[in-house]
Amino acid sequence: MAFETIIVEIEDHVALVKLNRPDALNALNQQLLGELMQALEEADANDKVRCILLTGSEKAFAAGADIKEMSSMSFVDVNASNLFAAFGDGIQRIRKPVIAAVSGYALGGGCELAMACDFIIASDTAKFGQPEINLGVIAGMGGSQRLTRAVGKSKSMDMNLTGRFMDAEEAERAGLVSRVVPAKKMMEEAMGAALKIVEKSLITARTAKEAVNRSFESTLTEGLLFERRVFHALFATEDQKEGMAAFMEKRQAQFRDK
Ligand code: CO8
Repeated sequence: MAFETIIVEIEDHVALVKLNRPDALNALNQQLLGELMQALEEADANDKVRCILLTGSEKAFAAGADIKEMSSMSFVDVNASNLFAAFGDGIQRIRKPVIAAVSGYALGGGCELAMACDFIIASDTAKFGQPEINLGVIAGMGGSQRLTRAVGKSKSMDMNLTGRFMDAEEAERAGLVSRVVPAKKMMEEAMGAALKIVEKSLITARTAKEAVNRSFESTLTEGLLFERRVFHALFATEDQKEGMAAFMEKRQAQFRDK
């Protein structure tokens, strides 16, 4: 199916998914969320893809859920939106690594979408915020939960209660983003990170993602046990043998996802 609100390109085993509603600063309407979920699921199932890179435009990653579409929704309509619920639950069900490359506004649902990805690389123009309080609502796709885990209670309360935006530098200091780069270099940097991941064994990359995500859902003891068990399990793969042999033979590993 041809998408109307996103652009998908696959190159060098990276699926580049670009949000594309420039007139609305990539506001997340139901069509875009549906197309995005489909694109992510297709990329996850596509053997040619080993990493997914999600981005927006220079001005906006996404300025939130589409307020114009949402304004007339009833309780029943919002409650019925499987798409809001699916993205709110996170995109962990996409098992391949997903990087968010954020330039400009990442507000409300846009900030929540970026946080649902595995990590965020930001341009120095990025602005993060949960300004839903200005609209008489609150964050609904993870902004009161994931943001709090990322930056702590005080900053999360500040952002959720005042609606103020956090710039890229503050976001990096607070641990919301993994790297900040000049706007012009952002895609190069994000693609570089994706290409690094593409070189790894996909089994191992998926397992690393699962283990880090598990840390949000469990006690330290449970998380450590999970980590240890999946570490043991990786010794059943050919890629573990190859990775360690390549180290000893001082050569690049050739992983085969087996
Ligand atoms: N929805 C719809 N349209 C939008 C949105 C949006 N979120 N953001 C911007 N636009 C549109 C504008 O209406 C405008 O269109 P038009 O020219 O037709 O009027 C166009 O994009 C350009 O926007 P601006 O002229 O406002 O651009 P500025 O550079 O002046 O301002 C801002 C940029 C600061 C980003 C400003 O547009 C803004 O404040 N946008 C709204 C930000 C916001 O409040 N986001 C939160 C939305 S609510 C939400 O995300 C809830 C998610 C959880 C849902 C889960 C439910 C279960």
